[in-house]
Amino acid sequence: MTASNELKSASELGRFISFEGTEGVGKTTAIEALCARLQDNGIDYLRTREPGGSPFAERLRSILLDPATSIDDDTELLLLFAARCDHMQQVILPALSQGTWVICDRFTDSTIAYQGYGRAHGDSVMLTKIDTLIAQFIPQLPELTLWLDLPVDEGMARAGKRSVADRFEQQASDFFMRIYEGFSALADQHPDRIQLIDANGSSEEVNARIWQVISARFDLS
Ligand code: T5A
Repeated sequence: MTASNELKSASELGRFISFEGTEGVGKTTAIEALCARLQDNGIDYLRTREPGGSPFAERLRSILLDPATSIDDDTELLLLFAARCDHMQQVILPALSQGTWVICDRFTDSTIAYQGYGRAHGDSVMLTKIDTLIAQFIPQLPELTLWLDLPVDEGMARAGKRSVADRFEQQASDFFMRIYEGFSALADQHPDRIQLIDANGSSEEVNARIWQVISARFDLS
């Protein structure tokens, strides 16, 4: 944590909220709606995403998502954390210390689900590497994570409406089933932080479920 964060009480810091889920579950759509509600409530927010969110991390995102990129699993993991470290230091921590809410499309849970479960099949060596990187380089985790829960094939059908699949979207369906298991395991491990949101139904229905959770948690109308 930065020195400026240490000087502030928890109530002066912005809220840090992440959205998670498998491909195409509707995070981008839901975040747009949440940000509009925050604005209506006069809350200063920053909308960001991973991989990416800072100029340097966005450059790494292009490499990570490029179907032409061919790298081993450890290199992928380290690039994701290089991007996250820069995003954290350049964007997230400064915003939080100014009282700005940070709404982040994916964060460390995606690495555990995609690299830990998707790539490495839940291998304990890979999960330990990820835990170590989090402990060493990520001084602040989201206080609330909304896991948009949707059957993998329905999310893929939504995401598949796009013309070009990125490097992750090109994986076989069992890769995404393992990712789903990863998110499910994380939700069991962190019941206070990770809130499951049923992502079935219309965008309006999903947005209403999300606002119910956020408004109750942070006492908003
Ligand atoms: N990754 C990321 C890792 O492997 N490790 C990591 O540590 C991190 C941080 C990021 C990729 O990087 C990987 C994971 C990803 O594969 P991305 O393009 O940001 O790539 O991918 P996603 O985060 O999956 O984003 P998507 O845009 O694919 O999915 P969203 O944001 O969940 O879905 P959204 O809102 O774009 O919606 C998808 C489609 O469904 C429609 C939308 O209009 C859109 O067409 N839709 C609905 N349709 C019906 N009903 C609803 N309720 C709908 N809500 C949205």
